[in-house]
Amino acid sequence: MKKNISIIGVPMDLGQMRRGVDMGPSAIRYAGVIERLEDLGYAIKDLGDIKIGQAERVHKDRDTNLRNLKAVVEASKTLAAKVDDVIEGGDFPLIFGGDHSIAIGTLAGVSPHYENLGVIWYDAHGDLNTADTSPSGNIHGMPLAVSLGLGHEDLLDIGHDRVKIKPENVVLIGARSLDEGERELIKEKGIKVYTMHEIDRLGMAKVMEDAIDYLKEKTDGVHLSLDLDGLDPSDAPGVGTPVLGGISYRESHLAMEMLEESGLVTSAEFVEVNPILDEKNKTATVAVALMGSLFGEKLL
Ligand code: 5AB
Ligand code: MN
Ligand code: MN
Ligand code: MN
Repeated sequence: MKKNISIIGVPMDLGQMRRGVDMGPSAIRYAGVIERLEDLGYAIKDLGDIKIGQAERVHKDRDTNLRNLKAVVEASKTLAAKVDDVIEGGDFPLIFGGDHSIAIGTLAGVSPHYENLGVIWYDAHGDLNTADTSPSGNIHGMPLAVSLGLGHEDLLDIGHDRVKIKPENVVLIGARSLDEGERELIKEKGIKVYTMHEIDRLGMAKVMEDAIDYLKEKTDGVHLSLDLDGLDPSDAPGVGTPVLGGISYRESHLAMEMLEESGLVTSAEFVEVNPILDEKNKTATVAVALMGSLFGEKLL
């Protein structure tokens, strides 16, 4: 993984209803990410933040239950094109959110570069809702479904192909809050899920070993989509949809180290950091520490 890294910030807060997550990219930069990765010997290009449109003001006019669909589609297209350029140029794309709806654009940009892209979805949630199953209408609860080719037409139309990833190439880690429709989809598609139960029972080392073995067999690239709410709120309080009983900081650290050792990860995004809900930028600081491990930081 000793490539140069290109950073893209996506100050997106339109995929959910809590303001402040648009400041995630600044908070992550402020927590020292560039220096940290440079110290590991990478050349870093910070491509800055992409422009996000306005929140819709009139809800009653829309013909869908999805909030801010137009602005999310626009931003996703911009992001997809940027990510595509970064990969084309030979760099490792590292994306900072913003809410998790940005993964739609990230994966649209990444997937054309691989025959069999693997995805690690590190999250308390499944993000597998469609317009029909979503209890909220919030697009940040849908990006994994969209990437599998399920969801609103306008979201599927982003990028080259409607289907970005195959269900058998996806691994969820840290799940502990799933909606009914998401559970059905997981069963129907046979998606690999390590819930908190498996993490408790097997330990993070075994979970990561299995997940890595599973993906290594059949993928030619792996995207890590890390939602900070995958961690326990005591370690990552600055998130919009916290769920008790999550992955610890130490376990996450180990997971990142094991991914680094595997050499599997070819792109990554860190999302849902909300500095307004945070305690002294703790969540962004945790995100940066995890990036340190993912990119090969060692104590000795
Ligand atoms: B996140 C919920 N499933 O669809 C929904 O933070 C929550 O990107 C989604 O994982 C959480 O609204 C989305 C209830
Ligand atoms: Mn291309
Ligand atoms: Mn989540
Ligand atoms: Mn998420």
